[in-house]
Amino acid sequence: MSGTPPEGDVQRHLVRMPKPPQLTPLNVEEQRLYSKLLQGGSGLHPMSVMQVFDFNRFHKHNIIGELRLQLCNVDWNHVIEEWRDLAEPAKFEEENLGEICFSMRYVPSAGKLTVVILEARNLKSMDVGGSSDPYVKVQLALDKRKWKKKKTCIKKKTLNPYYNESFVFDVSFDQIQRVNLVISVWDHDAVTRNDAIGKIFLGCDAAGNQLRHWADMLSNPRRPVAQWHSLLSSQQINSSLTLKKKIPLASKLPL
Ligand SMILES: [Ca+2]
Ligand SMILES: [Ca+2]
Repeated sequence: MSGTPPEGDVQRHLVRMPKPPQLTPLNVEEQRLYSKLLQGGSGLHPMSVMQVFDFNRFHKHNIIGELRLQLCNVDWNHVIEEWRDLAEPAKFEEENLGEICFSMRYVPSAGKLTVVILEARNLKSMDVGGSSDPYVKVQLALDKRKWKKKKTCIKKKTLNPYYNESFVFDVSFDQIQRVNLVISVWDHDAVTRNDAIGKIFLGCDAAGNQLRHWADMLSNPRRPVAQWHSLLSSQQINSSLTLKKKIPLASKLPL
């Protein structure tokens, strides 16, 4: 793929091959989570994405098409050689929205989940002047229904806010298996509606880095586990995790 193209060869294609899947569970809890994902029990499957680009030396390569392969449908016992049609590329372009660092700690005996929002960096600027006024929403969903919500204070005019704010939720051992934790970063605006900067979610339905962090927390009870995460767009998260109406407070339930 390197070297000078022969004359008349106007289109050079750069094929990015995916790395083989890294499914080497560390312990029983992770094994359970990964096999749940592979069985498709969560509705989200690990996927391999192969993309074909038109090579441009001086600006961004143009994507021609892509092939998405559900890894749970692949027979790993045989070498597979086959032709497939390329599809239209997915609509979500990867955009750098920033990163967030937080720790999670679960104490099964007390039924307490503690989330400490530590800091964020390289957040996208959402205000004129190239800055943002970021705050973080910490939301819990139970059985995909909105459940509990808390938020940090607002840090004015910064793209690298430091919070170190702790939030404690009552989550029983039975509930922790059915919970998703949604972390979203927002730019506060005094007059107009606040702007969404980015979002991620963790829990048994999550994938990749987020699932890893959640599994690390579950397999290290009583110990805080901190990790950095790259933020994704709200649309991207909402398309993978659709939350239903809020669970009414116990006091508002009909008797
Ligand atoms: Ca704004
Ligand atoms: Ca603002």
